[in-house]
Parts: sequence; structure tokens; C-alpha cells
Amino acid sequence: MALRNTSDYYKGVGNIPFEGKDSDNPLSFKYYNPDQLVAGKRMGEHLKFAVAYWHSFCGTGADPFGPGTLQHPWDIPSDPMDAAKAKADAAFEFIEKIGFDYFCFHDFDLIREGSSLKESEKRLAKIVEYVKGKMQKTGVQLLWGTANCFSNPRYMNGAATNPDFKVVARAGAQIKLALDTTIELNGHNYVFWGGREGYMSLLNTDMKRELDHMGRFLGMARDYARKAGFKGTFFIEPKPMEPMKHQYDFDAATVIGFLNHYGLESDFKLNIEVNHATLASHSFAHELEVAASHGMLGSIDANRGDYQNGWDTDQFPNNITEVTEAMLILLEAGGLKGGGINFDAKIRRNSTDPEDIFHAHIGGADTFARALLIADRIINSSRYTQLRKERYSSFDQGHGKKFEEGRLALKDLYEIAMEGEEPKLRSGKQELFENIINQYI
Ligand code: XLS
Ligand code: NI
Ligand code: NI
Repeated sequence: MALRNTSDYYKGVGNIPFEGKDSDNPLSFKYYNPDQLVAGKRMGEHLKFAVAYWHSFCGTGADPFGPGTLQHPWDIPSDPMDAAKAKADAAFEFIEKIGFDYFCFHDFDLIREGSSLKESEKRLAKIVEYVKGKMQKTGVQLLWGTANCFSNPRYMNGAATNPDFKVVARAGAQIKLALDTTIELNGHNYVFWGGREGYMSLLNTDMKRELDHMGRFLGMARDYARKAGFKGTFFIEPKPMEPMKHQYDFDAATVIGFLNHYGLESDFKLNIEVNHATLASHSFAHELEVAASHGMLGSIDANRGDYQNGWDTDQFPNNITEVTEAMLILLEAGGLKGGGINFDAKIRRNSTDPEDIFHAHIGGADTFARALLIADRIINSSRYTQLRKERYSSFDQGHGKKFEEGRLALKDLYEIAMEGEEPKLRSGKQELFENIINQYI
């Protein structure tokens, strides 16, 4: 079968324009206007949207109950290089048409893994040259690269945390190649998502040893990449479970503790994914806030979960309240540290038209853009920031200030309390806060 032209995989869909909120054109942005200034920066610079290669060009809609519903024309060629080039053609056609500046990939999203490490290395080297040409032609950049160390059966007991050293070494080889690939493509960041770094049963697991191995492994990866000239940031992407019963990168707080314990905190930051937050019984905002308050808010994997389903459904974002709360944190944190907003999301299995992936990304981008505008107005025009600040005003002077500065001992608290009256009840005003958010939405 002959390969299609590079530019007609998404026939009938042109470049997606910004048309504003009154437009009836479903193939236009209503809020995402990259050049619009918000809080002193281009909207495109605040948000740095990226397309996820795996969901958009590798996913076929397969689930445990049935095969894929999409037959991508780029998957038809039996020669892996032909298929990989065709996929890259489709990917860059899509990214150009949607008008985003970034993409993200796993090593073997780009090309099928070979039957040996040597063969895989050769394949990666070839496809990297091709992708590089596409990036140069379109100006699209690599937000982050990563390695898929969870799909291949060899990783069924983990990669860096595998109880068999041979598998750990094999994972090391794969990460080295993925780092080389990322560096070659000028990747801004590198992500570790430890899908199988955890356990299925504690009974057969030496947790302490596995955590030590993971800490050492990540340090080795960092050292290698730094030596090879990588200047970007490493991100850990927390997720509590799925595929494992328990994953070591459970949530933001756990990962921060881990990074500090193993001395990795200056090179690593966090990539927070919405649906992983909710799987950990947190809100998206909670995870962002934990990361931001430690200066560790690196990047975002944008998607959403489902209130009724308990798994990582990876739907495209459309919850304006959830994302507005997130954008408040992002603006107050002064932006993301090196990263952007990667749509780690997939269309539903029964969304089978080529244009569906456009609707999905348009909806996701508009949700974030609209939320960013709302959050900016809340910060600048409402009493939100002031009200929250006032709750803590007793620490701005007097004994409260001394307490914050570490100039009081417990005995001082005793004496201050003895001299004073019983503290008055001070309302938390939660409903007022909630109303302010709604008023600006
Ligand atoms: C899976 C993760 C994965 C990472 C990259 O749940 O979100 O897609 O983002 O390996
Ligand atoms: Ni993700
Ligand atoms: Ni995920």
C-alpha cells in the first residue's frame, strides 16, 4: 500500500483560527488566542500547549472488552520506518493545524520497538533524524520526552524497581536512549512516570530496597543527561495506582519527600496530571498547590477523570471550575517551572471521525484559556486575594510576626495566651470565596 501524502491525513480540516466566543464555527477557538496578553505575558506563553503523541497518534480506542475502533492509515505499512514516518507526517500535520507549539512523546511512540536493544537503538536514531526535519520545518518544539518502561512484558515487575538486576540494567539502557533522543531533539524537559514502579503485593516486595534502587537509578539518569549537555528539568509525574496496586510516586507530597530523601530536589520538579490527582483522592488544585508551595510546580498533564468511574479515564478537560482553581494557583506561583500544558488525554472509543481529535483539543485549549482569563480577573478585580490575606493578618505584626520569625518559644505562647482572652471565632467565609469564583466564571 502506497503511503499517503504528508499533508492529507486530516483532509477537510484547515488551520484552526481564533474566532472568539460568539463564533458558531466548531472548528475554531473561542477563547484560546495565543497572542493575547494576560498578566503581562502572551497567553501562548502561559499555557504552552503540547500534543501527546501516544494518545493522539498511537491510541486506537482498544479497551479490555474490545479492539480498537480506529484504523490509522499510518499504522498500515509493515515496514516500521515507513509506518513511523507516516505517523510523524500525520502528527506534524495535526500539530500545525491545531496551532500548538509543542509535542511530547515516549521513545516507542515514535517507532515500533525492535526485537533487540541494538535494533531499537538503530530505529530510534533513524526516526529522530526524520522528526528533527519536521520540527525544523514547522517550528514545533519538544516540551518533553520520556521512555515507555511499562508496556513491554519485561517490565511486569517494574523497571528501576525490578527485583531482577538484569531488568534494571535493561531499563537503564532504554532510559539512556530516550535521553539521547530527547537531547537530540532539543527537549525542554524529561519526564519519569513510573507506571510499574510500585507493587502488586507487599508480600513479595522489599519496599526499602526498591525505593533505594529507584533513587539511585534516577540519580544515574540525571548525571548522564547533565554530562551530555541536557539543561532542562526532570519531572516526576505522580500517580497513586494503575497499572500497579500501589505506585511509589503516589502523589505530589510523597514524591517531594522522595526527591528530598535521595538528594534529587534541585534537578527534579513535578508534572501534575489532573486525573492522577483525583485517583489519589485529591483535587487537581490540591496537587498543584502542594507542588507550588515547594517551588516544584514544573508542568501539567491536562485531562479529567469521571465522577462515576474510578480509573484514569484521561478525558479532555472541560470542567471550567476545576481549571479556574488551577489557573489561580498557576498565576500566583508565577507560572510553571520549565514545563507547559500537555494534553495527556484521549478521545472516547466511539469518537471515530478524524475531526474528533480537533474538537477534543479545541475544547481542552479553550477550557484552559478561559480559566486563565477568569483567574486573572479574580486576582486583579475581586477581593479574593485580599480576603485570603486578611485571614492571616494576625501574623503580620506583634507576637504573630515574632512567631513566624522563630522568635517565640512554647513557653511564650503559654504566657501570651494567659494574658489574653479566649480567642473569638473568626469565620472562614468559604461560601463567599466560592461565590467570588462563580461570579467571575
Ligand atoms: C499514564 C501517564 C503517562 C505519562 C507518560 O497514566 O499519564 O501517560 O504521562 O508516561
Ligand atoms: Ni501523564
Ligand atoms: Ni495518566
